[in-house]
Amino acid sequence: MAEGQGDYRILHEAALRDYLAEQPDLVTLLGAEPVSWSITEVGDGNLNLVFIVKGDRGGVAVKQALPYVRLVGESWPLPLSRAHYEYLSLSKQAQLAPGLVPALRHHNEALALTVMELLEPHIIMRKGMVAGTQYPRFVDDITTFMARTLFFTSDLALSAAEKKQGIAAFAGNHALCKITEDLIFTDPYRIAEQNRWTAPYLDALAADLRDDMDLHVAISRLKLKFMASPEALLHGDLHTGSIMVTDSQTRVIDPEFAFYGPMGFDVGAVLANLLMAYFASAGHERLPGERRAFEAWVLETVEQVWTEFARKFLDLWRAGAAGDAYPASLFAGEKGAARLEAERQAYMQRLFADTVGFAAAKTIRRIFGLAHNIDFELIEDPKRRAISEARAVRLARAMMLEAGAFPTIADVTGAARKLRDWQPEFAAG
Ligand code: SR1
Ligand code: MG
Repeated sequence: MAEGQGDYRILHEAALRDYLAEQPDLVTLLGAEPVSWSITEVGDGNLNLVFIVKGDRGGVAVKQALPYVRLVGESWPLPLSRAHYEYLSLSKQAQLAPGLVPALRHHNEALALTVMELLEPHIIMRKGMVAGTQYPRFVDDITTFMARTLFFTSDLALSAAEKKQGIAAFAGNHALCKITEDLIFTDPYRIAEQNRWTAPYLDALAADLRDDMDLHVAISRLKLKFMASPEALLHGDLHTGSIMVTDSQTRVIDPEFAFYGPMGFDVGAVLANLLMAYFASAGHERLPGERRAFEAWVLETVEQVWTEFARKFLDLWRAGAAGDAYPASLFAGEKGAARLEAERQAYMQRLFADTVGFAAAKTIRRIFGLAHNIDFELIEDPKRRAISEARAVRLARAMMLEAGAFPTIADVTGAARKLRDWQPEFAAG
């Protein structure tokens, strides 16, 4: 499946057709008439080209990394090696969480190109949520994905040697980590050329972020945790734009930011993006009854994502932790079992605190940093958008600064609910 010959070149439609036509397995999958294949570029992410290719027998999705950040242009170069890390992590995730990532069909290292199963009729979850759609499979699938990928790549499940080999395999993905370090943990809290927000309404909040030293300490602690805590293999960018869904299926895509980092970063990403969808909901045109039902579902989903993730993670741990951490020989007998169970609970409490902090950081970056999300961006009226964003930021600030006020997930959803109709000062003007 993997290939490595040839030099990198960007494959636009004609060149892509020629390239795919030279791959016998793909020709079998698509149909024997390459001239009749339809090829459409559909990439709406920030970094890559994505094509949907359809023939008379079937279809595939083709992703090619560009040597620069697509969102910004050639002035921001970015290593092609991210395609290698994405392929490597998708392979690992397929093994650990079967059926929850797209099947891999072909990979070419030199072209930074990966061919995957075409997910149809799946849509990007964020788009579905902007339209007010509820996804009944989501909680079970995403919590299985996170519990299994995080647990089985951690020291709870691996020997020290295996774990260190895993860290080494992804250590080269530092350019993608640096994007996160800058865009999430640094830029929103300082003057940075690429920052933007809904001005003039959020000008004062943006200035507060730059001025608040307690916040600078809190975000720097989170940054340090992100940089220096290789707990498990993370997806690294697990927002609702990296998840494709139907009513009955969930697929996690786009793990090009994968590396060994703190587990709470992935879990926090999921929760932050649900909470942003919750606050954005008030800004979208919806019938009141539909809105209430959607928002209730989102908050219920936030609660279940944490509780189900924690339950599944603990079940895996209790069922047999073969890793070098917490050696069984130190926890023998009834006394040992009771102490280990208490320690598991303490571990999850720490992971929850990390999750709350990372969720806050993920929220603030989408409102003041370079890359925003359509949950808010599609609210056309800027004042209305800013009101939704200000509510999300108020919650995020509290989550980052008052960690003790959020000991449980119900404290997070309770605070979100209270902010649902909160009016920032500028709303009156
Ligand atoms: C320059 S890349 C901006 C963002 O896009 C990706 O989806 C990541 O979230 C990254 O931070
Ligand atoms: Mg992405």
